[in-house]
Amino acid sequence: MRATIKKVTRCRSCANRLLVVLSLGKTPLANSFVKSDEKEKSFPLVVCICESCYLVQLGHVVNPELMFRNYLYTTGVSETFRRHFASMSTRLFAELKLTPDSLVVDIGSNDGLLLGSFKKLGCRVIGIEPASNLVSIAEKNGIPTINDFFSDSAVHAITVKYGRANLVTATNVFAHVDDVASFLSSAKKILNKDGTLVIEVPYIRRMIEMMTFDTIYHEHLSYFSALSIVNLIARNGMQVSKIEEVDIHGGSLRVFVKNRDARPTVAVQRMVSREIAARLNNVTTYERFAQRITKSKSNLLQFLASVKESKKTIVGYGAAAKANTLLNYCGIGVDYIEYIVDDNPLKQGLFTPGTHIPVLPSSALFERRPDCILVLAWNLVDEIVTKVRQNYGQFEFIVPLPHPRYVR
Ligand code: JHZ
Repeated sequence: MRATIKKVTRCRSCANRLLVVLSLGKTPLANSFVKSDEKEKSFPLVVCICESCYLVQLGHVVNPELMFRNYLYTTGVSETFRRHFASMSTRLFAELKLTPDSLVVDIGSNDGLLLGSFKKLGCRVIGIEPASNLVSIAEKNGIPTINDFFSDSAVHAITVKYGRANLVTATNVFAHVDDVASFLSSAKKILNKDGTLVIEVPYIRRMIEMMTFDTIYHEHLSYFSALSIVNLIARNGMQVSKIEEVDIHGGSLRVFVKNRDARPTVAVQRMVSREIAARLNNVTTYERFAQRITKSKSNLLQFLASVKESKKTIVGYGAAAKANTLLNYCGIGVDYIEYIVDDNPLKQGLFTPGTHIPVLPSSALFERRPDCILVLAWNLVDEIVTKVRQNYGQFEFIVPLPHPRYVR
């Protein structure tokens, strides 16, 4: 049986030495919402950088069986993601010249939202998802799904029944993978010779600029730049043919990967050069980021304390995974935030890991009329503010990062 946690000293991309750049202490797993006031386990949250290929990565890997077999996060809750996946599928369908006969495989397919869009375009689709609770939802949504992690055995099951894939998508899953070499080797085997792997991952450059350190949690093992991902892919016998920035999850990279014959385009090389100019290949950049995190914490605590002093009540919106890094690292519990509302029924009735703040349906805003709403899912602030104003009337909204402020 695999250990619960393993300490990492060598880079998962190039096996060189890792240097610790920041520590957020010990925190519980970001999606391990609890049923009652039970005490959950905490694990060190330490960020390292590879001094050779500049891949930023966690210093500890928690056994994925603990994090992904029952998963409370569903993509379908947000209109922003519904639109994102709809436009992603139409765009890829046209650009990769897919046809109704094409096979699209989604790794970490969650509730099947992305594949649902490809299905509407006529493609044959199959998902791979380790969380059995999500597989049931996806299957109800008409998306055939293999209940497992992505590996050669999932590839075998798919290729025997459906043939090879024209497109493999991996949105917000590649950063969760420890053994990236096996992942890419399986991806090579499932793609047909002209097939494309499209990866979306949060972009570390934007995380540093926007101080969104809350996106650091045990699920996110790697924090990619173009620089680090292009090298990693090439090292594993594949090629990045294109990278674009997409405005999702606070800024992400969409990386197009080919089995062969593609060389990084001038545009990819330019992006890498821009990152080098922004000093993403310099350890000092990350050490400064670590120092600014400490400042962010005291700014947020001061801001919330002054709101409380003026006798206003504060609640949260969005029991996001990242909210749990922010709350645990800053020590924000029910003394500041009475409850958090979330529209995902899987999270309602539970308590946040570590801080034990109750998660309620958003109708609580109507019943309890708090003064201020701290938007913990800051990446979805426009959608949340519009929805709350339409459904529940006026409140004051606060966004916690990059610095706490009211939203008009
Ligand atoms: P959201 C997820 O992180 C999980 P999270 C994952 N680990 C990952 O890699 C990253 O994304 C990138 C709620 N909400 O999307 C739903 C409402 O209730 O920012 C969610 O609980 N009503 C795979 O969890 C939360 O907010 C609404 O109207 O940090 C948003 O979580 C809207 C818009 C959202 O990701």
